[in-house]
Amino acid sequence: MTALSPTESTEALCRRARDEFESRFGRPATIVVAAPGRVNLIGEHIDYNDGFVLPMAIERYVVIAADTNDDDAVRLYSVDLQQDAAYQTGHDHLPGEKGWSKYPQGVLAGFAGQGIDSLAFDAAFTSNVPLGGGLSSSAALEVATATLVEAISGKTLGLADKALLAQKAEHDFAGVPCGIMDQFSSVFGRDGEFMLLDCRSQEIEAVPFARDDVSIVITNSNVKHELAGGEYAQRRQQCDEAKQILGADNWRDVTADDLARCKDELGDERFRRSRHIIGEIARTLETAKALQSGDLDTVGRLMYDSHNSLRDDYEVSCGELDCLVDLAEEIGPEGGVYGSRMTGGGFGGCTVSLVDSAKASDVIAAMADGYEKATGKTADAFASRPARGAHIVQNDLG
Ligand code: GAF
Repeated sequence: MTALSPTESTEALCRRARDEFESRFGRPATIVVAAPGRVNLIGEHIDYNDGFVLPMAIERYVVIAADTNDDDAVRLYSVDLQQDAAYQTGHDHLPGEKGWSKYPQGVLAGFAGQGIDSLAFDAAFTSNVPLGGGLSSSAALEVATATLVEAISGKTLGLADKALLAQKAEHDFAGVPCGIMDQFSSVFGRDGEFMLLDCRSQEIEAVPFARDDVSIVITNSNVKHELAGGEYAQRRQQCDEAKQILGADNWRDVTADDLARCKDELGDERFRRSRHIIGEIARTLETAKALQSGDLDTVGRLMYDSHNSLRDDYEVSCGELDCLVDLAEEIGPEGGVYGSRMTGGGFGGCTVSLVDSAKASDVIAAMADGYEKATGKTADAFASRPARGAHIVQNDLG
């Protein structure tokens, strides 16, 4: 990792999906849709705790090339995994299946619940969102499928409803009780903007970030995270228990004094989880303000504070992520790094860093070297601007 990995253009990704569709199904695709992954700048593990989050969609997409068929069949093909899944039209999609097709199936089940249950189509899926990297590859797959079904069925959901349908697919079919951040990011992403998402009201405030002098660098520790592993659900449960002990209706009303008063009853772990939540809600709002006023030193400090809280209080980091963040902090603003932290669910995956664009190559080379020396592992890095959310790329259906 001595340079940023280039990102395959979305045009090239669409071309690959179209070519693969044609060679698999023997005719050209008539519909192409794309939905992005996301990176979260700050506001971690608080989308399900009444918080605010500050993500952006990234220039990495799931693309589906498709066409309707006259065979009363739904045929799905994963180009990247070279795996098929096929169903009769009207098939009752139920949770329980393993593998990639559970995500589109969850979405098809959601549409069936709204009476859209007579779809017949063939589809080829491909993606350049790293799998298991904490960049919402599964949300991108769900949202891309929902966008495809909208195009085929002619039933366009409201944007929030589409994101919620995709979230329900993740809950029911992947078994991850996630919040709304990932699916909202994939649906609502806009070029050149972070989104300050109020996870309680579901309102979004745009936070413009269209700077060439500062790069958003995503560094993959190449430690795979697995949210269905139980830790994520356990954190959610601990937070719900803590809220009950605190007698709070929502986390935004909880103060440090409340925590101190209930410290014994909460016990050590729930106390620390709670401390993360109220700290992270405040940090996220402060970061959005600092970003708006161009105060990157403050943004950077808040990113490190967030990471430390996720490491020590919420306990969702891992040695490799800590190593990457420590290396970034050692380089510091003079070496070109404003701030860095783990991003996404944790237990592996990626860090996000704000880096002076002119120094990005040196920063990445130094981090690569340090990471390999410390862990014996290699890391990959790429930069992304805030990107456009899910969209129809082509629709030649009548
Ligand atoms: C995962 C979840 F899917 C999100 O909802 C969010 O909770 C995130 O972890 C942590 O902030 O990506």
